[in-house]
Amino acid sequence: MGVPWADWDHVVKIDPDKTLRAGETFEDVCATGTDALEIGGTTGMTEAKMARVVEATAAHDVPVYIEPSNVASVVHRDGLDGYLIPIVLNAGDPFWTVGAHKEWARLDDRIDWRRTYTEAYVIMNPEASVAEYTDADCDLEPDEVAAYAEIADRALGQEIVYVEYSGTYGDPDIVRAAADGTDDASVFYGGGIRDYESAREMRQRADTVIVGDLVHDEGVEAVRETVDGARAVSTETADRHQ
Ligand code: 1GP
Repeated sequence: MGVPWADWDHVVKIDPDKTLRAGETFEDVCATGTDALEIGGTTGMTEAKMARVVEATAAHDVPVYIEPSNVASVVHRDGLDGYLIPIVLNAGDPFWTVGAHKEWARLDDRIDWRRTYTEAYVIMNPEASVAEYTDADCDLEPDEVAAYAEIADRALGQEIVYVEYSGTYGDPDIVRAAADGTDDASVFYGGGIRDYESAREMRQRADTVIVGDLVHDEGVEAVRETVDGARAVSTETADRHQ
């Protein structure tokens, strides 16, 4: 696979509306060993906040992607590696599946399609603000999640299926179901990863785990543990194949 995320075990998602822990810098975040930074959040987003974080992170040698939740938060900056655009498969409002994207294409004449990728989201935590925003139907059985993943991969040509439990630790069986539903697409998992074991458990089911709130709430030492947990799985897999 020639996609940028082919070797990503772990990604830190930075919310530009939140701060890092006192005394910690983006250099410290990059030094955790994470494979990439995704910059994006659901609420309180402005172009200025997004730009501030892009500028602060782009100087380090970890790839930086922005994940704009709406057209107002797309920024173009040197040093940005690309754009990861959410497409919410189980949104109640089609604005979040294709409507916002249509507006973006209409208003932005600088879209760099060579570095723009989409993430087919399945939102699973009804309490998360992203679920509220998108009016997502989170009441899904594993076979429905597998079917969303299959349709994303085989019918819609999506290269990433993102199982999103933002703010809470998800059901490993649901993540497994998404993986079972995909053939070519990579599975991203995000939500409630706070330590070595949770990162390892979800990385056993998903290709890449995303760690968000932890970096803001607990800081880089805790994030480093999750990197180790996620990476342990790819090391175990590589060992098995030797
Ligand atoms: C949020 O999936 C990410 O979009 C990560 O979730 O903040 O719960 O780690 P957490």
